[in-house]
Amino acid sequence: MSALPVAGPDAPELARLGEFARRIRVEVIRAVNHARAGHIGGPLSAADILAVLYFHVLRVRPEEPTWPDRDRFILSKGHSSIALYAAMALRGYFPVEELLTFDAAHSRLQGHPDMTRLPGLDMSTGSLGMGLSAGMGIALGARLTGRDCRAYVMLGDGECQEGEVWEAAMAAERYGLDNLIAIVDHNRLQQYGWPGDGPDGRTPPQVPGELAAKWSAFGWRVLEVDGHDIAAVCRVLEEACRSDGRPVIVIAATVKGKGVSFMEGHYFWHTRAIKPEEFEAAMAELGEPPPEAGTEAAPPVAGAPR
Ligand SMILES: Cc1ncc(C[n+]2csc(CCOP(=O)(O)OP(=O)(O)O)c2C)c(N)n1
Ligand SMILES: [Mg+2]
Repeated sequence: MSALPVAGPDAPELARLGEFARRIRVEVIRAVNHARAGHIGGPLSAADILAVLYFHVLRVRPEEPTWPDRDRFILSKGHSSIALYAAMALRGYFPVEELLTFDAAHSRLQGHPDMTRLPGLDMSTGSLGMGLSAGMGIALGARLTGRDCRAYVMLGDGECQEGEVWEAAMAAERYGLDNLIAIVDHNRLQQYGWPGDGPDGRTPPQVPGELAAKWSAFGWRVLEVDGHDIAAVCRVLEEACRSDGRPVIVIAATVKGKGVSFMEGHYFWHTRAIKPEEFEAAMAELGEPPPEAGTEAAPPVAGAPR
């Protein structure tokens, strides 16, 4: 990686980030359970990285979401929106209680991120493959206008099968956009996959080493990390900010459904409704006490556009 040592966070900071990652997972389960459907596996695999981004890395002002010099974050794997919403709520963009409006018709928190509804979103996503192109444009725009900000984009590993990802990869390399940092949530599962010898008996989206070789061949600087080792994620993102004239890809090895034992590594937890006994078991595993009777109702959507 780098010749220079990257110190990483101290113990209190690590504990703080770990608690935010746990809270993101709790809010994901709570909101999807309340909505009676939604994506689960991908949001859980991304939770540690999102905690590090929103509480350690991104230079943002939740109270001023259009601050021109902010770092941008694009969740290109937009189906994992509830994890992003949880991170944003915990960071102070909107009340945590609003998470229970997830996926409701008039909510700002749609099943896929809608930047026309929710301040703080830098791109609407959900159609896989498009987010990196937007991130590339933002990074190029920042350079042209002399802004000292970075564009971060999170991709799914299944999403990396989309052709537009590689069109953006070629252009970003061509322009030497070292203010563009992409992260692949490499959980080795997509929605279904074919029967094979990967997690849950499914063929993974890529063979081992394929992503690193491809991004490297496209001229990107490749960094690899355990996407659930919060200290390592902090260090690798610090390292990613040391520019060398190339865009950076962080390939994060993750587990789909991470944090809830019976969801980990199972493709069928990509998206589904949670049964009551599964909800209780998941919350217990995440160290969250059972909700008191009557507290599960969705609150009014204060301030949300109708
Ligand atoms: C263009 C497009 N095709 C198909 C889908 C449906 N879809 C949603 S999520 C998903 C699987 C994504 O897998 P991956 O990128 O690995 O995400 P993760 O494992 O992190 O959930 C698919 C096929 C979509 N949203 N967009
Ligand atoms: Mg995946």
